[in-house]
Amino acid sequence: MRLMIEPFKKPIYVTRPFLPPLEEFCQGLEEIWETRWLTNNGPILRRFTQKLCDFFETDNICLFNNGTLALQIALQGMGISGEVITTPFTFVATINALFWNKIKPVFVDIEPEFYTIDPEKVEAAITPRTTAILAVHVYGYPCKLNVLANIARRHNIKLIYDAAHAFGVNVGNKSIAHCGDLSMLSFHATKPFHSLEGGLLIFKEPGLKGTFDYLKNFGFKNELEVVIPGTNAKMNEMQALMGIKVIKYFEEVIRKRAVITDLYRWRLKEIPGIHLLPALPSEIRYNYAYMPIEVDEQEFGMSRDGLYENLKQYNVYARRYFYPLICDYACYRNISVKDPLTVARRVASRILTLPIYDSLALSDSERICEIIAALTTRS
Ligand code: T4K
Repeated sequence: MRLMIEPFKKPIYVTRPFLPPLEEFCQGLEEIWETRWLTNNGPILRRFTQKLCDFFETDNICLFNNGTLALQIALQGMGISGEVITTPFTFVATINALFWNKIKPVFVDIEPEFYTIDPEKVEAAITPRTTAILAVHVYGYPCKLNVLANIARRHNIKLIYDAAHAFGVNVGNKSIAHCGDLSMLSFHATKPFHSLEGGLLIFKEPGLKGTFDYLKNFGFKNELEVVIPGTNAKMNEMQALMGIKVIKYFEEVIRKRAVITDLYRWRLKEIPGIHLLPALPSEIRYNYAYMPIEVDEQEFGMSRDGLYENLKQYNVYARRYFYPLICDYACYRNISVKDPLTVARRVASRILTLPIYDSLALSDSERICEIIAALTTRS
């Protein structure tokens, strides 16, 4: 194939983790070498926990070694059972956390604007077996917070947010993680804020903290007592150290991502068949976690998959987050889905998330836009 624009010399991935200056991380390592305390509620983890309490202005938090186990333990600790209404347009971990708790996911459609769960569909799907709504702030875009809160209150069910993508997203001047009964945030390396891997729960009910602490540490109360059959989901000192070092740079990371996003949006809006999400309401402070576009095959002259494959020829590795829908994975296909999922199916077939990370040069994002523009057969 003849390429119209020079391919990138090195691969451009959908994301790259932010790394703090090596000397700063090494300073922290020296402390670990000195104390030989590597895990099990060490001093650095305790400091990281305090930093997060300050950041979120609450003591109702609990840290984990990853977001998946955090969510799994949240569901278990809150006693969620039966049916949970959720979205099929998410990362598989959302639904795996239900599966591990023997909870039946009830998939309902998403809204076309920001791809979050459609509250009307949620309400219509509630049955006497429903114990909770598990909504996802997908790409960090806020769900319909007030409407969902009203539904949960009226039906006396829990409202749980998978806020894996939403660290740094504020509503007014408050973190979105305060919405609902509980939110889970992921600190995985691919997120704008990370601790190598990690997960955080933020919750309303203070009594849950003790339960979560037991569940993530085998259920140990002391050397002689195990109060609950827990698992091992503790964050270790290296993770906590990375978290402490990265959080210092978080605002800078967000600012850089914002500039890249602006450039993408400005360049891509000109290209026929490339659809961008609408601007967020002014009271939302976004974290620019992802750069999703929808590809309209008719208008663009090439399918989403065609664009995805063609970009690879240029060494650009965009991703189809979140395709396929979770209910279409082989391991979940046996779950009956009543909702036709019209919007979710359309979005999953058109979505593509473009590379975005703080160290992506503006000239590189500009070139990615040029490549996309050159690939359309309709311009
Ligand atoms: N809920 C939702 C809605 C989620 O999106 C996630 C995770 C979870 C729950 C669970 O949270 P965690 O248990 O993960 O804390 C990635 C991430 O592994 C996953 O955390 C994330 N969502 C999901 C959306 O994306 P993959 O399999 O696509 O990642 P991978 O390894 O292909 O990485 C993507 C690109 O990032 C690579 O092509 C290159 C770059 N990369 C990646 C890593 C790990 C690096 O440059 N360096 C790295 O260290 O799942």
